[in-house]
Amino acid sequence: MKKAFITGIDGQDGSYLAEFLLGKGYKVYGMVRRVALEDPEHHLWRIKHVLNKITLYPASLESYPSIFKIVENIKPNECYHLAAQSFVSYSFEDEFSTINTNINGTHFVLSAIKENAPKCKFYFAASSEMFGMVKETPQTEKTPFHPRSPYGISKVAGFDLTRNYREAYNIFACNGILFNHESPRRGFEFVTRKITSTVAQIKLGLADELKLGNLEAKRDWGFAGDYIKAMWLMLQQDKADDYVIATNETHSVREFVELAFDYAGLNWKKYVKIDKTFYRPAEVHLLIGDYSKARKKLKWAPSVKFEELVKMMIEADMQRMQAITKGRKCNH
Ligand code: G4F
Repeated sequence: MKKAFITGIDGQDGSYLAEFLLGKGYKVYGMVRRVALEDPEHHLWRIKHVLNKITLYPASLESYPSIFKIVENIKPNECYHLAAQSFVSYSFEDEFSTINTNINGTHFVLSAIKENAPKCKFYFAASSEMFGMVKETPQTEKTPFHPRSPYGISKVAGFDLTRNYREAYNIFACNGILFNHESPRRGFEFVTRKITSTVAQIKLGLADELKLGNLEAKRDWGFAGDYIKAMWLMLQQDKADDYVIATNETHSVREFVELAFDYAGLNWKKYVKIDKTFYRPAEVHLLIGDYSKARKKLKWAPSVKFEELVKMMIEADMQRMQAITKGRKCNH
């Protein structure tokens, strides 16, 4: 039985990936922060339904010994390194911890693999945020990087570390340059989920406004459930390589807002307020990915279109909010 080790297994991507790998017959191991094991209700809600099928280890991206011991113990066949401080906005508030955690964390995982399981195939969650001030449109694997945030800078370093371990130590190490990917499991701080969860609250009379920053930013938004399949496919190839994973479509935050309010039968102009505190010191204005290489080599393509994604997220948040309000009424 193949053994897969996932860092960040309790996040959006980690949860979909864990389900997917269990379905393929893998033995799945995950690394989470100790606080998550102490308070599973809040931290492990995305993987609640598979907790009895996976093995979790507490560790920290800031501690090499903690990661070393896990890899030494499991000796995985595949490692998916997804854990990171992944909220771009927060990376401006605490540049130092984002840069330290993200770069050192990746370095620690790579080094632990080199020392304990050099045949293990390694996937690094790189990001379209690395393109930043884009040098060409659409962006491909050959587009030069120009990151615009401490988070983007940390991902460029992680990308380079991954490539260097491939070239210097012959580790099967791949970079997935994933463009924005969303789902009903997305964290509430990211713009898509902030929009869909607030629209659901407005619809049920639990909120009366939605405060947002830059509505003109454009992103290539796909469905997380599709993107984790690409991660796995990368590690099934004969040769390690780097791939752009995207939809090749771009939409503005404004379009997302309009569609989300439309699905709920509401006029967005009545509720959306622009709040400058949500603007970033340096914005990434336009992202759109050309995934031709993944289509050709991995035979991968996205299955969920932008409109379906917005609908899926709105419907899930409406159901969730309705269940919460019903529960509240029952409790009283
Ligand atoms: O949803 P976001 O916070 O995602 P962002 O910054 O594009 O980063 C996401 O995608 C990256 C891949 O490109 C990942 F690497 C990263 O980890 C993360 O998953 O913001 C999207 C856009 C930005 O342009 C932001 O300025 O939405 C704009 N925005 C406008 N108002 C807002 C808001 N973003 C947030 N989070 N909150 C707002 O109120």
